[in-house]
Amino acid sequence: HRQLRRNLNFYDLQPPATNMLSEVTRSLTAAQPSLHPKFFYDSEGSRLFDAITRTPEYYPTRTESAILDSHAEDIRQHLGRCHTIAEPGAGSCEKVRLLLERWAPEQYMPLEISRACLLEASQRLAAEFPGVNISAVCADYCQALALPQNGQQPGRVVFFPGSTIGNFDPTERAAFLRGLHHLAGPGGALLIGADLQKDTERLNAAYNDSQGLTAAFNLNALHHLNRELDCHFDVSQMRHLAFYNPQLNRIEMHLECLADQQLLLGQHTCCLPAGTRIHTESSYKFTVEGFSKELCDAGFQPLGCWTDPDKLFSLHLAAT
Ligand code: AVJ
Repeated sequence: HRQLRRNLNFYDLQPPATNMLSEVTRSLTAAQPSLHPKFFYDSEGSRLFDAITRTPEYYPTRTESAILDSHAEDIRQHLGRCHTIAEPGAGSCEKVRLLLERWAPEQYMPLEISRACLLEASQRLAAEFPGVNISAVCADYCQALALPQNGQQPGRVVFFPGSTIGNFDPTERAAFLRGLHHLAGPGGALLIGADLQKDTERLNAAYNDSQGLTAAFNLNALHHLNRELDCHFDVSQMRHLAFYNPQLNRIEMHLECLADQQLLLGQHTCCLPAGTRIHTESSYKFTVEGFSKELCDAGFQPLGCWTDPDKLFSLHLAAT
C-alpha cells in the first residue's frame, strides 16, 4: 500500500481482470441473451449516466440527495457514533461529501474497481477534507465484501446509495446484503438507498427520458463492446427498450435487434436474429416494508427509514 498524502492511503487489492470476451460470449449466446450492466460504464457511459441524473424524468438521484440533505442529522442521531464510512463502488465519491461535511467521521474508505477513478476522486477528497483520513481500496465487490475488520475500531457505517441494490436479482441481492453486513462488522451499520414502487407512467418516463439520454446510455454498451472486442454490432440497427414489469417489480432495459446482427466474438461468429432482445439491466423497485424485511433476512436490525414527501425513494438505516 502507498501513502499518497498525510491523510490518504491507497490499498491496491489488484482486482482480477475480467475476461470480457468470454463473459460477453457466454451471455450473448445464452437462450435469453443478456449483458451485465457493468458494461454501461466506460468513460462515455459514466458521462451519460451523470447526464441522466440531471434529466427532469430521472427522479432517484435528486430525491435521494434531498432526503440525505434534510435528514443527515436525524440519521446520525439514530446511528450513534460514526468512526468510519465505507462505500463499495464509490465511483467519483460525490454523494458521500454531504456525510463527510455533516458527520465529520475520522475515516472514509471508498472501495472502487476502477483504479483511475479511485485515485482521482480520493486525491481530490483528501485535499478538500484534511480532517478525514481516507483509505482508498482498489478492489472488486467480492474482495471488498470480504475485507477483514480493523481490530479495535468500532464497526463501519457502510454507505450504499443510488438504489444500486436494485440491479441485483433477489437471490444475488440476499447474498450481497449479507456481504455488506460482513463489511460493516460488529457494531456497524448500513445506510442504503432503495427506489420505491410507484405509478408505472412515472417509472417508465424515468427510463425513457425525452432527451434520449437513457437510450444513448443503453446503446453505448454496444459501442463499448465494439471498441473493446471489435464485435461488429450495427448499433444503428438496435433499439433501446425500457418498461416496468409489474409481476417482478422491476424496470427492465433491453436492446432489441431491428435487423439480424452478425457478431464476431473472438474466433467465433454468432447471429442474433431480428427481434432478439438483449436484457441489459433490471432495476428493482421496493416497498419500505419489503426492503426492511430483506435487511432483517440479511442479519440487520432496521434503525430507521426516511422518504421524501411523495414517497418516491427511501433511505434505510440498519445496524449489524
Ligand atoms: C445506477 C443502477 C441505480 O437502475 O436507475 C439509470 C442505472 N439505468 N437509468 C438505475 C440506470 C438507466 C440506475 N442505477
